[in-house]
Amino acid sequence: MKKYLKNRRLSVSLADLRLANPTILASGILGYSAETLKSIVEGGAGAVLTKSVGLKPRVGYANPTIAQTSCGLINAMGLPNPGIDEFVKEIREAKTGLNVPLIVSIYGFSAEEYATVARKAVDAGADAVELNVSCPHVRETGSEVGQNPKILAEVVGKVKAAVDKPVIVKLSPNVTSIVEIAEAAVKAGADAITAINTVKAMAIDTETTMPILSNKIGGLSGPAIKPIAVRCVYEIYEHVKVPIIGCGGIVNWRDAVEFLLAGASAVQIGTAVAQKGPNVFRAVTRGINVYLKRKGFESVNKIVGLSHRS
Ligand code: RRO
Repeated sequence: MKKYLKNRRLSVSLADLRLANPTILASGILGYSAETLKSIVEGGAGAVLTKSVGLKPRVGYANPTIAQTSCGLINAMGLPNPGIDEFVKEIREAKTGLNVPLIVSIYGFSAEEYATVARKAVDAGADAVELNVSCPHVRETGSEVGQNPKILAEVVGKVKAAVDKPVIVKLSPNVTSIVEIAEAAVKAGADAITAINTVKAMAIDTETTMPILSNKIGGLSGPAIKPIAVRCVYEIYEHVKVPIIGCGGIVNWRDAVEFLLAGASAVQIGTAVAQKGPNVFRAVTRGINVYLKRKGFESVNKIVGLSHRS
C-alpha cells in the first residue's frame, strides 16, 4: 500500500466506516463489475460505491442516455441494473481482497423493497448501503421518495430495521429545502447524508429541434453543479449532526477541500472519474495532504466545517 494511503492525516471515520482517505467513488460511475471497482481502489479511492441496484432487473431508457453540454454531462440512464439477486455475485466477488469499504447503492419502489434490497446487499457483504432517494427522472422511486419527508422517513426507518450496517441517504438538490429533507432522514435513523445527486436538466438539439435525451429530461453533473452542492452541504451541516458526504463536480483537490470546509467529512467523485480515469483519486488525495501540511492541520477532521466559524 502506498505511503500516503496509510497516512493518519488523511484517514476519516464515517458512521462505522474507517477510510484511509476521504475520497469515494460516486454511485453510477463505471457500472457494476467487481473488476472495475478494484481498478478504482488501485487508483487510490478510500471507498467504493456501486451503481444503484433494485429488486428486479431493469433495462433503463433507450439511447441517447447522455448529452454532453458545454458545462457538464446530462444523463438519463433510467436505473439500468441486473437486480439484486444477480448483483450479489458481484458484491461477493468485489469483497474478496478489497481493502476499502464497499458501499452498495440501492433503490426501491416501496419502503419494503428498499429494505429487502438492503438486506440482500448486506448479507452478500456490503459494508454500508446508500439509499438512492434522489434519482431525478425515474417515476415512483428516487427523488419522488426524497422530495417527501414522510415517505423518506418510512423508507429510512424500514431499511434501518432491516440491516445492522450504516445507512447513508443520498439527497436531491431538486427540492425547496434540502435541510428539511436531511432532518427527516436523520430523525428516521440515517447514519450519514450524501449531498447531492444530479440537478434536473435538459438539452435540445438545434438542428433536429428536439430534446437530445430519449427521456427528454435528465440530471446534470460535473463542475457546473459544484457551487450548488457546496451550498447544500453548508446548509445541512448547520442543522444535522451526522457526517455528510459531499458530491457534485469535484475534479481536483481544491474542490474536495472546499466541500470539507463546508462541512463534508468525505467526498464522492463521479463525472471526473469517467473523464480522467481512476488516478483522479490519488491526485485529489495527494493534493489534500499537501494542503493540510502547508496549512499546519494535523488531520482532515480539523478542517471539516471550518468555514462555519464566526
Ligand atoms: O440511472 C440514472 O439515470 C441516474 C440515477 Br439512478 C441517479 O441517481 N442519478 C442520475 O443522474 N441518473
